Amino acid sequence: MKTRILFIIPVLLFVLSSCVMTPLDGTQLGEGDDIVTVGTPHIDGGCLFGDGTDTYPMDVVSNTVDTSELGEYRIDYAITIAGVTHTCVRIVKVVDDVPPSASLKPGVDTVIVGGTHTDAGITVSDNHDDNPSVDIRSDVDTSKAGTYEIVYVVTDLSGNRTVVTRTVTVLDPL
Ligand SMILES: [Ca+2]
Repeated sequence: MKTRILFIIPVLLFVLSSCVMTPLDGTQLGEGDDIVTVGTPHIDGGCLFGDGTDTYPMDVVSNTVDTSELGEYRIDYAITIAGVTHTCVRIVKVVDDVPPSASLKPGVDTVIVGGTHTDAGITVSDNHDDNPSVDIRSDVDTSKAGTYEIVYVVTDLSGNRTVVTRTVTVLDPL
């Protein structure tokens, strides 16, 4: 039993010592969201300064982040220790990475050969772009019976894309 305890203690000490972090010497950005979706809150991970012995959270001296607008922003941190000021910078990008929403408007999508198909279109919206572009590709041919597609490709200003498809059936008359 005594032998086992004597064996466990060094193992425990080894495990504990490997968990102790090296004291921070210099500045280190904390983990945070440096890429933020426009319109959502930004979480600032802060910045730490260590003098090799102690670690201190740095003060935010300037924060230009505006999550309502796309762009690149910066946060400046500083701390003065023993008369020396240390600084740290974080760059934050606000992006639109959310694709537009698109849904088919209800319409009459079954027609008789020789009839007219009227595309009811789609409804679109986006988290940031008020007017996403809509590219419509249609192979509908009402002169021939068959199943056709109208493909709507909706793209916002940041290039996020959503595709919806309408199926149109052209029937032979009975
Ligand atoms: Ca978007």
